[in-house]
Amino acid sequence: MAKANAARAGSRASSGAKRAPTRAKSGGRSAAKGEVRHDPEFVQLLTPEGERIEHPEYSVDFTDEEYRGLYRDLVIVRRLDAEATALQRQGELGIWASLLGQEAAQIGSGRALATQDMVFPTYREHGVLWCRGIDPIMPLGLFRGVDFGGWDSRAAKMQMYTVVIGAQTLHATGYAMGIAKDGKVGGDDGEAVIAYFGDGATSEGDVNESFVWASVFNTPIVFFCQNNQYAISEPVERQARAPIYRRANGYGFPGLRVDGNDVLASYAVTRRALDAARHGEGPSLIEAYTYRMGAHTTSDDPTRYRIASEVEAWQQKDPILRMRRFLEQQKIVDSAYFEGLESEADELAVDLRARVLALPDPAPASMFDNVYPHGSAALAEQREQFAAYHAGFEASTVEASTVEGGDH
Ligand SMILES: Cc1ncc(C[n+]2csc(CCOP(=O)(O)OP(=O)(O)O)c2C)c(N)n1
Ligand SMILES: [Mg+2]
Repeated sequence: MAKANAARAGSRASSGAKRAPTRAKSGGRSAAKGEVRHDPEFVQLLTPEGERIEHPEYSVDFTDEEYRGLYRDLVIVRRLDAEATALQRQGELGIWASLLGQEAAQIGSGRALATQDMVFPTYREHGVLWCRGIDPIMPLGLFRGVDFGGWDSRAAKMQMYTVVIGAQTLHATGYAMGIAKDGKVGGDDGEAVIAYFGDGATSEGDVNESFVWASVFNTPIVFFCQNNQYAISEPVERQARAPIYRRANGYGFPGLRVDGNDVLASYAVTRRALDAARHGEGPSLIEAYTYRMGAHTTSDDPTRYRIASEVEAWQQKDPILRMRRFLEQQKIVDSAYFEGLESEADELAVDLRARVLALPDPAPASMFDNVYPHGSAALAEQREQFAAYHAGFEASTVEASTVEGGDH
């Protein structure tokens, strides 16, 4: 996974040719349904047309290599995600929650993480998982139902996927309070925590309680809300009558809205917020304004509750398309680069598919493994009962085949 980390190098520390933004950002932007106009707190560094623009507070220099690295990440995670959706359609996964449309929010924020930072994800953060260098097969094992996610969350600095909406924000806040108490905050090498959640999750008590605790304990955490406009079929207007990022003010910490389809802006704002957290400046809320271009999960049919023209309007703001336009306009890459990258992504997807199909079915009793680090008497008893129950089935199968003669 070393290549996946190619874009990790902090932009400020990097060397190489830098490209100056072409013009200053005025704050206005093309309007689509639900999009806020003339909002100075909407951070954007790359327009849907691929124009690199300036923001007074969030200007970041990227080298050509970093631009290419970010683009590569976007393309690969979209390709792997499409493969996972196809695997589900072919009956090889129980369910899949696609990240389609949210690649920039995830890659931008994921690449802004320092090695020592801890991630608390939902069930959709496959792009962040890629940035953490975790084998992309890990969530597929979970959604195939053969393991519980499986990666070493302490080594990878990314916790397990959480399906209980909003619950991980409490875990993240508690963890962040812990690292502060452990004295791991307060310098360039300080640790920070990032908690991912969706627009729908902002209606959960857990998220609001997290905000209170994070605020009053000045906790080193970044709340990263991907506002993909829907909580399954519920549009964001039914969760929030005011922009989500403004809620932070009421809790006493900063909040901002970033163009979540802009990988550069997502990187810049997350980097800044994480750095503030690791230096002891407390929590912040980032609302990454984006769009879920696919279904909520493979169990969902979005044509039942949203119209095609809305999806088409957001396709114009596709996070990968704008980066491609930028790379082409700036002549940072040639056509061979795009072809090579496409082949690389295809190869990774073919490899992923083969490995998913080869995943062994677990022994039923293995679900008792790894529950507690040192086991528990109650769990050991349950394991024995479970084993005896299963042994009963095996015995009756043997008996049945003996009765039938066993020669069919
Ligand atoms: C506590 C809880 N309530 C309800 C659900 C069912 N549920 C699964 S996903 C979802 C919507 C979440 O929407 P959002 O937070 O916007 O995240 P997104 O799926 O859009 O990324 C709901 C209600 C759940 N998993 N957990
Ligand atoms: Mg949502």
